Amino acid sequence: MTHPVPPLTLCELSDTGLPGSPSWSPFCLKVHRALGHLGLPYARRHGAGPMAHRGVNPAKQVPVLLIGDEPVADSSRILARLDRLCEGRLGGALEPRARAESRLWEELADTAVNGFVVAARWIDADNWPRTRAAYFEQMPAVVRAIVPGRLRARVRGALVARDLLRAGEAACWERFEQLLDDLEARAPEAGEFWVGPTPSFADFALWGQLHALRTPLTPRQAERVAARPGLSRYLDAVGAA
Ligand SMILES: N[C@@H](CCC(=O)N[C@@H](CS)C(=O)NCC(=O)O)C(=O)O
Repeated sequence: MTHPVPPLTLCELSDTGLPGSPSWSPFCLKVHRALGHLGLPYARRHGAGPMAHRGVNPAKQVPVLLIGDEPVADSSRILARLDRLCEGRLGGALEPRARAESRLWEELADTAVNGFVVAARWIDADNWPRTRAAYFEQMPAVVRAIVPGRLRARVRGALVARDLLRAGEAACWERFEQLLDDLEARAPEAGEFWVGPTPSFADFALWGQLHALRTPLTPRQAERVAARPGLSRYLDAVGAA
C-alpha cells in the first residue's frame, strides 16, 4: 500500500450473531467482505435503523463507511474508494473490459438479485414472521404491533414498482429459479472468481446478496441456493477469500 489508510468505521445495523454473516443487510455484508479481503481493520458503529446514522447518510440508508472523518455512503461508492486506497485490489487493476464486466455484475447483484432478497424476507409468508422478529425485536411491543405490517405493505408496493411482483408471487419465484440456474451455469471454475483469478467488485456484491439468502430467515431460498453446487462452492470461496 502506497499511502496509509485512515481509520475506518462502518456505520451499519445490528449484528446477526451468526458466524460468517455479521449483518442482515446484503449491502453491509458486501462491504464487510471487501474489508475482510483487503485485511483492513475497522470499527463498527451499530444503529437500530438507518436513521441512527443521520448526519452521515444522505440517502437514509446503510452502509456508510467513515474514512477518517469523511462519510462515504453507498456500497458501490465505498468499494470504489477502498479500491483507490488499495492500489486497485478490489478490481480497479483489472484490464478495462474485465473491470467494466465486474462493475456490471455488481450492478446486477445490487439491483436484480437484491429484489429477491427483499421479496424472500418481506413477502414470502413463511419467512415474514422470522424477518419481523429479527428486524423489529427492539421496538416497544405497541409499536411492533403496527409498524412492521405498514412497512411490509410499503415494501410490497416498491417490489411491484420494481417489476418483481407485478405478475404475482409465483412468477417472482419462477424468475428466481431461472436466475439461480443462470448463475449456476455462469459460476467460475474452482480456484477462479467471477471475472478473474482474484475477487473483485462482482464477487463482493454477488456474495452479499446470495449469502444473505443463506441465513435462517429464508430457509426455502437457502435450500434453492444450496441445490446449485457450483454456485454454493463459489460463495464459500468468496466468503473465505
Ligand atoms: N444502493 C445502496 C443500497 C443500500 C440499502 O438499500 N440499504 C438498506 C439496508 S440493506 C437500507 O438502508 N434500507 C433502508 C431504506 O432504504 O429506507 C448501497 O449499495 O449501499
